[in-house]
Amino acid sequence: MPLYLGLDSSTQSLSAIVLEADGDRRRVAFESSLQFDEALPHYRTTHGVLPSDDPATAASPPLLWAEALDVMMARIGQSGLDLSRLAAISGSAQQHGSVYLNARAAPALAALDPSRPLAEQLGGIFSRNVAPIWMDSSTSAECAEIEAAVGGDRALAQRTGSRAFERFTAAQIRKFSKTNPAGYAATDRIHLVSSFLATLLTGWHAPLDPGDASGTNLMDLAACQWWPAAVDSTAGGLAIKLPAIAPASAVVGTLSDYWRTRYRLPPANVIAWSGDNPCSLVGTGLVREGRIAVSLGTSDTVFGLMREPRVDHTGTGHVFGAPTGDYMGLTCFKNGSLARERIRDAFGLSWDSFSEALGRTPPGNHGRVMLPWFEPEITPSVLTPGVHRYGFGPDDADANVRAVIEGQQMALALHSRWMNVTVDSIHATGGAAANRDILQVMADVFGADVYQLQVGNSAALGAALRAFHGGLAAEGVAMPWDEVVKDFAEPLAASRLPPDSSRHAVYRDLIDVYAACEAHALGRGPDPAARLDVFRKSNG
Ligand code: XUL
Repeated sequence: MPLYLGLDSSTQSLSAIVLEADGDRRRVAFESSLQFDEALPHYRTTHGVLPSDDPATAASPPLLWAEALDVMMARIGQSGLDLSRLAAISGSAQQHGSVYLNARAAPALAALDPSRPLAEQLGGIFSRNVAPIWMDSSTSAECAEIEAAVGGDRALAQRTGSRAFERFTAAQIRKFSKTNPAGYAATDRIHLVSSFLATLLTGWHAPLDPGDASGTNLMDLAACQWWPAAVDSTAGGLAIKLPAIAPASAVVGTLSDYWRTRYRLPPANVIAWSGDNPCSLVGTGLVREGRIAVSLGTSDTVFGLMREPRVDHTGTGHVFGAPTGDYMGLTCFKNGSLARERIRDAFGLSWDSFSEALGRTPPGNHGRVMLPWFEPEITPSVLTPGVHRYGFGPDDADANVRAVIEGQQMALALHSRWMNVTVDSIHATGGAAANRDILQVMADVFGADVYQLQVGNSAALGAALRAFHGGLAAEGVAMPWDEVVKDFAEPLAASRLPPDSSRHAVYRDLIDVYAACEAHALGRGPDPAARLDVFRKSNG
């Protein structure tokens, strides 16, 4: 039976899933994960990110991702699987991050010595040693400049799927070209994390897929081509530095001689890599419209498939290309798992005692509301971090635990309204989706059934399923997406968490009060004290 490998290079870790699939006989044959900070401490990252005095900047060393890939391929090589059956590989990566390569990269990649570790052969290929990542929020000036040059935020959103966002690649490239013109001039190719890792596997500059390219603010969403107006407004001479864009199921090369010799692997097809959210769309089985997924990971995201690109004119969300050739709507929050961990650690809790604390307070938390902006927030846009608490202080453990979970779920529900989807069921994924107490709050806030999935890492699973789909397509077999995801990405019926109607009624009231607190914290609305009082009186 053929094997299909999916890799996921996320903010904090690299994971791999190998699927064995032949017709209806399918199983996960191998799964492995490595945490960057622990496995590769010499890069001195914290949660995968380089330390910085400025909370607005966030970067990671691209060499770390390359070395992690080498370590993971070694693990796969030693897995005991019959790897001569490896038919195709695809991958998922954190979105928006950019990797700057000089003209030495192409010859260096073509001449890698399989007897030597990868990272020690890549030292000279970068025109910038760090890669700005999706957590960076330091480019507001560049966002304004790009929007002005293309005719405004609506024009940019209409064409590329998003208004200008600080973390998107265009603003990051513009900032680099302004602050380090020599470094920019020495840059021959700018990859996203996804196409950089695909490039390492194939040994030549691999194209991007439309899903990840739509996280740059540079791609014409309808044409799946770079949009010249945005490219020219971003930085001089950028067009020739960008990779090609290929369909998500395209074969972008075969595994290079380096990997084949080093780990005795076959010349497997490499299918275009994509972003973690487009891959998760497949890995959560959302290949049809009408359902949404919520991913509770380093970032919290809410997303769903769209047949037509309905762009968000409130400026909150994004429309990306989907691996199925359709589109996906997405809203992203930066204060995800790290905010949950901040509260857990502040009170010295385990995840079990965190759940117990959640159980000691009622839905609505007696009208205590938190905006958990420990870090600068993406949705809504908050550039100066700060946690806002309404009706309680930082010392009450039980109140803080419920407030962080309810605050995050309220924000997910409020800021996904633009997608205009009637949500009756949610597929939950990401690390915190293992916690059923958190998922019950999600079910009650959204008033929807919440399901867990059998494979927790939906991005790595989605990448493996994309390898399966693309590998078959390369052999002339066009398997419909429903069939591709069948068995692997289906929600577990037994995991269903139905909403409780009385709790949902509390949250229907609270969401408006939450929106008032958010407006106040952003300096755009009056003090919500009176509204909180009314809520407390009617909800205990
Ligand atoms: C999506 C986003 C994050 C990263 C995290 O727009 O910025 O979800 O993809 O890996």
